[in-house]
Amino acid sequence: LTEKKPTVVFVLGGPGSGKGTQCANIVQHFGYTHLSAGDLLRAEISSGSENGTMIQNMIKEGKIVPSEVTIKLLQKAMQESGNDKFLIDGFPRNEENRAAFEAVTKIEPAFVLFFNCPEEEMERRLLNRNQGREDDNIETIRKRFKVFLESSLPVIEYYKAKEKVREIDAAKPVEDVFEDVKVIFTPKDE
Ligand code: UP5
Ligand code: MG
Repeated sequence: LTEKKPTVVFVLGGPGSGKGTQCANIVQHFGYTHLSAGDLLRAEISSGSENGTMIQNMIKEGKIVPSEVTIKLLQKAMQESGNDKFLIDGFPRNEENRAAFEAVTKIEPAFVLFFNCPEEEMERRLLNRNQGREDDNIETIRKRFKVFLESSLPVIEYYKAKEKVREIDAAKPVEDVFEDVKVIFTPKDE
């Protein structure tokens, strides 16, 4: 007997590219459960867990939290959801995240949704967000962009080589971006 593996879509893109916004839309239309790795890490800080201070310091510096911490939170959220279709938003952020997730869960993504957006537009969005995120200040935003270019883009390249990347122009208005997203999630006739 083999247990059916869950369907996972990795939702990637730079800081402020609209991952969270579009995931909320996808959930409404396509029955996925949205798991934002960043939201799970921020919840871990708020819960007063023993890792909280370490996570908080790393987020403030725009650094990538050790895989084992993030993967444990993702696995727990997947189990608790009762669903078998997941949007994993903002993870994997580096090669080590990617390899560790695959080794631990034995899950490969169905595909990778990549929100491509110019840095100036992402910066504008983050500076206007006003939701009290400790990493939405210009110093941390610059660090986040640097980590994205150096560590996260190579993950997208890895999946491009496997023809798993579905790239979206994320610089357009929210509704227009979602029109393009819908096409990707809508099953095609043969
Ligand atoms: N907005 C959205 N779409 C728009 C559009 N089309 N036009 C105009 N405005 C648009 O959107 C950002 C803002 O832009 C919002 O105000 C929105 O209304 C507007 P959002 O949907 O929130 O973008 P998103 O891509 O989700 O931006 P976010 O800031 O969440 O991305 P990050 O990747 O930077 O943040 P995340 O929460 O994933 O990670 C934060 C930190 O946690 C990381 O830097 C890292 O330190 C840590 N982390 C890890 O260590 N490991 C992980 O696996 C994950 C995170
Ligand atoms: Mg987000």
